[in-house]
Amino acid sequence: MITRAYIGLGSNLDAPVEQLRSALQALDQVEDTRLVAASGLYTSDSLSPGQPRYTNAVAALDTALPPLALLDALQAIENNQGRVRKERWGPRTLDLDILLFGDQVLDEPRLKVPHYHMHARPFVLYPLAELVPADFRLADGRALAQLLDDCPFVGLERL
Ligand code: A4P
Ligand code: MG
Repeated sequence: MITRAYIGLGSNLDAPVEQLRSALQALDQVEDTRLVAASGLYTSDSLSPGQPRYTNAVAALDTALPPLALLDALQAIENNQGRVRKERWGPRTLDLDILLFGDQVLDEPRLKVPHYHMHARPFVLYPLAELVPADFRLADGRALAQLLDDCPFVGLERL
């Protein structure tokens, strides 16, 4: 079975645009997985004060992997690109989050989908909106158009 998954990409260290470009290539190389589309790149201030600005994007994947195997693959890509986990929310060369995995709602210790903060983050919602139809709904039923209405395009710059 093939599932359409949406991945949030973020970087605020070591040439973020290059980090996202190589991450997109790496996503296309994941076993049993194909990169279907990628949004433009967006920059915005970090939610954590005092950190470098972030570059973010969203990718659409078709994958035959189950969700936890996809998470393993994403974490391997993060590690390959030199991510060091020191503090939660610390600056990072690469953060890959599973935003959506088909119409599944998952609440497991390692994996919560839809991603817990995506509904309120302009740097997730606006790139996602480039990749989906206008009437798109998250797996939990929330309409993307409504989330966008509630989340103004403020502080975002599309590269
Ligand atoms: N995990 C649970 N659900 C998921 C999921 N859906 N996708 C678990 C990926 N991982 C998931 O993640 C910690 C653990 O979450 C993982 O081991 C996994 O099992 P992490 O990536 O190691 O830690 P983190 O990224 O520091 O935490 P978190 O909560 O993912 O941080 P956020 O929410 O990603 O925030 N400002 C701007 N402008 N742009 C940004 O991208 N990002 C952050 C980090 C702060 N400010 C930002 C941005
Ligand atoms: Mg993360």
